[in-house]
Amino acid sequence: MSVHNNEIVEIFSRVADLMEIKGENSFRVRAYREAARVIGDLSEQAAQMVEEGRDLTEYKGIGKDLAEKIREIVKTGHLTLLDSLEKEVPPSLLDLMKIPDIGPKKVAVMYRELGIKTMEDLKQALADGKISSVKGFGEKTEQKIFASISMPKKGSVPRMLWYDAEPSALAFKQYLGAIPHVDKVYLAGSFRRGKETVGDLDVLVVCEEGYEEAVMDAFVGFEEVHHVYEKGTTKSSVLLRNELQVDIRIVPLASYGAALHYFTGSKAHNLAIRKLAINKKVKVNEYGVYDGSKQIAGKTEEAVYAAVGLPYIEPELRENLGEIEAAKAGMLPALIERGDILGDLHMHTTRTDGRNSLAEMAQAAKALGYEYIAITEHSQKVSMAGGLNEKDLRDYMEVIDALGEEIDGIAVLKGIEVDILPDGGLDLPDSVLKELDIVIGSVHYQQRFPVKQQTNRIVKAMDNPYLQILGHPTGRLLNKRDPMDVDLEKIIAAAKEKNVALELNAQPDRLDLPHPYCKLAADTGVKIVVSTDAHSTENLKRMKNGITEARRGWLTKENVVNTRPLGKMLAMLRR
Ligand code: DGT
Ligand code: CA
Ligand code: CA
Ligand code: ZN
Repeated sequence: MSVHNNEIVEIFSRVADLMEIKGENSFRVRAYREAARVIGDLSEQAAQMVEEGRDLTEYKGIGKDLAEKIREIVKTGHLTLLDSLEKEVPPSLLDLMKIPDIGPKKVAVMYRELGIKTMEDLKQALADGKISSVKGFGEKTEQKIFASISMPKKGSVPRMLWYDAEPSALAFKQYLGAIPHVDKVYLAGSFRRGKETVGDLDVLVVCEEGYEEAVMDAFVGFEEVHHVYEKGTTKSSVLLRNELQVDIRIVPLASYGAALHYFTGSKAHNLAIRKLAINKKVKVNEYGVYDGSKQIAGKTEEAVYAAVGLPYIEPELRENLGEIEAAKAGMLPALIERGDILGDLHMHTTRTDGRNSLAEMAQAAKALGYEYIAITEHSQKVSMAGGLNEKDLRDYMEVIDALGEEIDGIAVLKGIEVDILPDGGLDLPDSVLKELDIVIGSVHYQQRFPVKQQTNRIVKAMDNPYLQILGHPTGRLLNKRDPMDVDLEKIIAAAKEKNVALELNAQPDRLDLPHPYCKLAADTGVKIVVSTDAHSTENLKRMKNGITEARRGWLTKENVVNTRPLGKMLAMLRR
């Protein structure tokens, strides 16, 4: 995979920080910061430009030397300069910079004069009262550092799963909506785009003129607010108790649509829209679309898009991954919706590691309005979860059949999530697999094979004629485990050839198949199954999260197998 602009930004920022700590020429430090900003704002990938042999110095702020550095990063994935800086300056000093009121200069002084390298060293020095004696610090600074040492610096909190952010986002929205004189509240940013994780929550509020300050007072007074980073009349920023950072902006009604568009992002989408506007000789910003000084749109998002000649684009698509070109061509997909789903094909019960019984799962699925479900326990190899061997599975198939007879209004299918073994074989014999309605194959062990071996293993598993669905294809666990090193393009091609469907696993920390590959699969003609992998009745509701990822992957109802009624669904899977 090629180097993304964000990685270049990250490397240059680190270089600037480390140089500053080292006390290098401030002119050089500034050059790296400026270059990081320029790369962050690019509407195209620097890696692409390098590949095409284009001259990066065409951008202001990128000189010959920096262009060469970018080329090095693109070609090698790292920067020798950074490697050597990291050897000279203890990297733990960068953690100290995350403390509010401590920048690189202060870190450098504390390091040089007191030998402070880590947070522990700093706490000790504070306890010993040594900080105030350092040149340029004083009592006040010491107190400030002491007060904020427990508070993460703005922007330094880890990204939160969308799923974990949702309850406080909704509670916050409700709280704001109930404040007197507030007319509208909207959750924008990556949260609205349905991104898997959010850096912070961006909230927009429209209120009656003259009440801005009162609204801001109420905002920072929310009981979940743990720390206020900044408070102004139109913009404030806080940290909630659950570590979610929130930016709030009060915007005028006449600019509401433009502000919603701008703060929904993504930044890459916004920059591309701005470019389009320039071609049309109009200007777009967070206040509206302007022809000269005249506002020609701004009240609604639809009007903003219309002013640049586009139909409305759904927030999930706004990543500048082709949506603007598709909109121009009238080729935007009719995105799948939660209501299109007629059944769930991946779930566990108390027979292995689920928390609810077979009957409870079936009743809960029925209550969701589903027409069918598949019970897909683990196979024997997954012993930690009490996976089933052939005999256990045959016994359970009888239990499932018996329940099917008993329960009306929902079909309960017999399935398995069979483990894909290291050599690409399956963990249960064909003789039992062929008697099942639904066979999902998943990798659970040896996820760190080199890319070729991992890819071959999975492609080989798809050679088994009974495997219908490849479960959680990358194995990623957001914020916890990287995806497997696997060539998804090859896997998608093989899935097409062998008529295997790919799962989009809806668990909020999986969302696996990731959205760019959903799009590739759909373009290739590979079908997707969106399923929850539920381990409880409550988990069945996570279908919603899978649908969001599906929408981010441009999927329509057509692309997804479990939008079909039972008979058609089964006919669509390989047999
Ligand atoms: P996050 O918070 O990292 O999950 O991602 P976002 O997309 O929510 O980013 P955030 O919170 O920094 O900013 C919210 C939106 O504001 C972003 O999606 C687009 C817009 N925005 C922020 N900075 C810029 C900028 O420098 N240029 C443009 N055109 N838009 C920006
Ligand atoms: Ca955000
Ligand atoms: Ca933000
Ligand atoms: Zn699994």
